[in-house]
Amino acid sequence: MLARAVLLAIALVPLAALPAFGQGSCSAVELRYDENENLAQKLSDTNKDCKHDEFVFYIDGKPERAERDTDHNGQIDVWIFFTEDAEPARQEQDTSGDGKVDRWDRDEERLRKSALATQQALGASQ
Ligand SMILES: [Ca+2]
Ligand SMILES: [Ca+2]
Repeated sequence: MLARAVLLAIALVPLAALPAFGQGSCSAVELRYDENENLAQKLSDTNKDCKHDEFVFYIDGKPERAERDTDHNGQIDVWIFFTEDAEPARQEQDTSGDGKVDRWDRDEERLRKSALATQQALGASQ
């Protein structure tokens, strides 16, 4: 019985040890940690071609910025920056594919709501 168990274990090891390349079974998300074991990077493969196309960078475990290759040509074309509260603050985009930012988006809706909420709070307190 013992010999059989050992044989079975040996037979299973190569399967478990093989990285998930090919067969369309690459891991969709890879997490990397800093020396303090805080989350440092999250790499995602959103279109299952076994190439990472979304990268999130963390500082002290909080998202600081993200980079995305939205058209999957291997070149980053969207950069997202986060606030200290881990909210997306602004987005930069390369829409022409030359590697240079040509579009800037700020979350004006969020800013507007925030200003409105402040106004309402002030109004309510009068
Ligand atoms: Ca991909
Ligand atoms: Ca791209």
